[in-house]
Amino acid sequence: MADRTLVLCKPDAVERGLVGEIVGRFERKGLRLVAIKMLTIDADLAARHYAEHTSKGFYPELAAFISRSPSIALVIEGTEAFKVVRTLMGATNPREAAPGTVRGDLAIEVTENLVHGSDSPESAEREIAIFFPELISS
Ligand code: DAT
Ligand code: MG
Repeated sequence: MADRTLVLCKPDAVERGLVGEIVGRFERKGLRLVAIKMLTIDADLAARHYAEHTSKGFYPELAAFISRSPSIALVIEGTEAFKVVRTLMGATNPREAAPGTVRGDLAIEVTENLVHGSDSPESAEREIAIFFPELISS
């Protein structure tokens, strides 16, 4: 099976009407959509997804942002999918993200950086299980 990764188009992407732009970039690159859903991420889901960040100073702002309106969650497939997605996303801080990347082209603020992508195969497996438990067999 090809590698799979979890992508979120965050609330700012939906609010700004950029979901098609962002998902289109992944599709044009040659990645394939496996699953997609719209959901509002509540406090519990935010804490599970961002478990590594809950003790950090920026977490309250991140949690408020990620829960403020619906997100689009996707499972995306392709060779080294997590790596390819992260490359197309650009650096976490959009002001440092390279032109040509989603964040580099379309965002300015670190919190409102439009998109999430798993940062390793292990993270992808964990995050896909959180957002798409129906895809997990056994
Ligand atoms: P990434 O989303 O690039 O994987 P991350 O996992 O380090 O980055 O952080 C998760 C999100 O938290 C990130 O997309 C935006 C926010 N964030 C990270 N570092 C931050 C900081 N120093 N100040 C404010 N928000 C931050
Ligand atoms: Mg991360």
